[in-house]
Parts: sequence; structure tokens; C-alpha cells
Amino acid sequence: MNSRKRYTGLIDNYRHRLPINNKTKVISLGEGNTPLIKIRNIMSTLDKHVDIYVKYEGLNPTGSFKDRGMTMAVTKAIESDAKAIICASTGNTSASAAAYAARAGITAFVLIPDGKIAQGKLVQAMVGGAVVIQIKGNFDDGMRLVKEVADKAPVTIVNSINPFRLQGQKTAAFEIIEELGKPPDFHYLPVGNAGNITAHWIGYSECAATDSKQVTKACAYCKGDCSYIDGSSPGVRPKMVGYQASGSAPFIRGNMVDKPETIATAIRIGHPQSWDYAWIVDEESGGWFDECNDEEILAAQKMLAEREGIFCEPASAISLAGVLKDVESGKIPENSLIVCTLTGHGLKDPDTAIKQSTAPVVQVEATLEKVKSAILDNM
Ligand code: AN7
Repeated sequence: MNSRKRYTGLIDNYRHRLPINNKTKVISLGEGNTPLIKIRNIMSTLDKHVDIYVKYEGLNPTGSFKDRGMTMAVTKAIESDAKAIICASTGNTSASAAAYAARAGITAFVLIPDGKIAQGKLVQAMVGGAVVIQIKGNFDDGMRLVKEVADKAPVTIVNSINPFRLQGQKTAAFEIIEELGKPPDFHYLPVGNAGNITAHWIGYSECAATDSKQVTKACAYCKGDCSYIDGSSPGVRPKMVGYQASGSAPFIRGNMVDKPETIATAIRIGHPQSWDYAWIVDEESGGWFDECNDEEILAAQKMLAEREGIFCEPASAISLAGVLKDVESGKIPENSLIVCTLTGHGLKDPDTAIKQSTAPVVQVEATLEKVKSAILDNM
């Protein structure tokens, strides 16, 4: 038998760096270990030399980074005998919650904004057997209701306010450091609730720390006494750069946004749950927040698909759109090492992608003659 070690998910892979013990029953779908791809074709179109890698989180089991957090959140929910989990979601959290709840044999309740989630995500929640509750409101309304109902009913919240979610998600930073041999200079992420940018910062901070003094003030789990320090990249952490869609950009406006709008429905969030933590990340890392409009988001999504063969959903593409903007404006020095997280798969939202596709679909009779001329005409 082939002796190559079978990959069995991020909890098994990073046991010693997660709040898990030997008796914990792990609920996993083999999440994590996603590709880090150097986007050479796009790099070669820039005026400046920078190395850009994308971490393709769309290749997680349910097609988004949420699985990293959900394996931990559901594992810990089961450990404490929970029979049901609940979340509000712009789509990806609900898809992930449905799958992990199915795997664990418990019920998932998901609150989604009526008509504002991508088809692929809705179908995932439905086939996973989640109880889908469509509310006549947006994500922020759903999140408020989830918090209220969880106070009254025996359900565990698996949104990123659950600190185990961020513990799982921090492992993306470990993988990046292992592959690059060091942290990047800049790490770009789309920001909605700001859980993921916080989780990455926790991960990078644990790698940078060499003793058990406070690693980062942004960690809700260790509360200032981290036992997961690793010291593999002493003192070195990236600048964290968070991008938001212009119509849904509370971090750029400096206050909450009551009616968020953007084509990138995943990040159509006006009241981020990790508001305070994200500002700590911003300050500790020396990074920044900025915005892109829907046009820039869609252009970056198209560029990744056409030039690199990488299909991500609109919200994810904002991280590359942000890099392109900051390279052009001169914010990024020559020879910088940059990682962009592509948070979700393009297949999640086929409608938006088809609407802006310009690829030819040629209809011909089923004859050799016609197919041959269709090829020659389009060479
Ligand atoms: C593809 O599913 O909030 O800043 O309810 O699906 O950690 O919130 C999704 C968020 C980026 C933003 N990219 O991450 C949900 C949800 C994609 C996403 C984000 C989301 P956070």
C-alpha cells in the first residue's frame, strides 16, 4: 500500500495548535490544504515587479474558506453535546454549516437574506438538509435575530462570533508560511464581518511569537495568554489589507452602514461582527482598509478566470482588485511578496458570471463541415 500520509483535514494537521484534545471527536470533510498559486500571467502585465500568490480557498469541501472555521465550530459543538447549530449568512456560512451539521448528524438552522444569496449557496444549504429560513431583511438583520434566538433556544451559533471559527480559520496562515518559508509582506482579503482577516492575523501572530506573552489583542480565544505560539517566523508578520465593496464599506466610512449594497453578495454586510478586532489588526499590522466598486470587482474576477484559469466568486476577486489598485498607486514597494485570499469558488454564483461573460458561444449544425468552420473562424 502507498505509504504517503493521507490528508485528513486541518484539525488533524494542526492538532497541537488548536483547542482540541485526544478525546475530541473530529467532524471533518478534509478541509484546508488549499493551493497557493503564483499568478505569473497577471504579474507580467504590471509595471512593477511584485510576486503575487492567490490562496484558492474556493477548493475547500463546500467551496469556501468557511469550512476551516466550521470544522472547528461543529467539532466543539458536538463535544458540548449540541443538537443544533444556527447561523445568519450571506450564503457561504450556511452552505458550510449545512454540510458539517449533516456530517455530524445534527440540525442546522440558517437565516438568509431573501433573494440576495447566490444560487449555488442556496442549493448547498438545501441539499445538506438545513432548515432554511429566508428573512425579509439583510445579513445584519439575520445576525441580530440569531443572537436573540440563541439566548432563548438550545442552539449553538456558528457565525464567526463563535471563537472556535477563527481558531480553525487561522490555519490558512500556517499553510502559507509553510509553503513560502516565511510570511508574505502583504496579505489581502475581502472583508465582510472581518472574521477572516482577524483569524489570519491570529495565525500569523502565533508564528511570529517566541514566548507566551500576549500574541495579538485580536484573539477572542486566548484572551491575552496564548498557548499556541510556534515561533517559526520570529517577529515577522505581514501587513494586513482589507478590501470592501464601495456600497458596503463600513471600515472605510468609519461607521456602520445600514443599507449595504454590492453585486458581491457574500460581503453585503453593513454591521461587521469583528469590528473592534479588525481595527486592532489594522493597527498592529500597519496595514489598511480600502474599497473597490462593483465594476472593479467584476473586472478582477474576469481577469483571474481569463488569464490564469482561476474562477472565484465576486467577493473573492476584490482582494486582487485591491492589489492591482495599490500596486498602481505606488503603495506597494518593488519586489514585495503578496498573498491574496480567494475566499470562495466561482461556481457559487454562476448567474453573475454568465451575465458578464463575453466568451463566444457558437451554435452550429451537428456536421463536420460546420464544426470545422466554427473552429477556423475563431482561431
Ligand atoms: C466568499 O457566509 O459572512 O470578513 O455569512 O462568503 O470573515 O466575514 C461570508 C463572508 C469573504 C467575508 N468572501 O469574510 C457568510 C459570510 C466570501 C464570503 C467573506 C465572506 P469575513
